[in-house]
Amino acid sequence: MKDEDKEFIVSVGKGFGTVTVLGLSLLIGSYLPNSIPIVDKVQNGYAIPYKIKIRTDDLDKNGIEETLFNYKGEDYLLRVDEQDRPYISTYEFKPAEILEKKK
Ligand SMILES: [Ca+2]
Repeated sequence: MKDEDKEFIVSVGKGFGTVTVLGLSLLIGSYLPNSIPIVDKVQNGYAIPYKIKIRTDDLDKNGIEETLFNYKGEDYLLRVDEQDRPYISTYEFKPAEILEKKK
């Protein structure tokens, strides 16, 4: 077999593999309602989507979960205002206070 033929077969194989992966990604992505696009470049000033994680935790231990937005390993509060518009804010913990029970 000529080298040109081998190169053609390899390039067809790579093309088929790429199309298959893209097709499967689109198919799987269409069934996952909260899928995050895997793109490296977005417009300047915007978060890279795949570096975002959303989880819940009961930070203040009152029995109700808060929604946390994690970007590049740092947690933020993901809250909504009075018009139900989302916004992100930083937070900090206040040191616990120890109160002595009165007898
Ligand atoms: Ca809570």
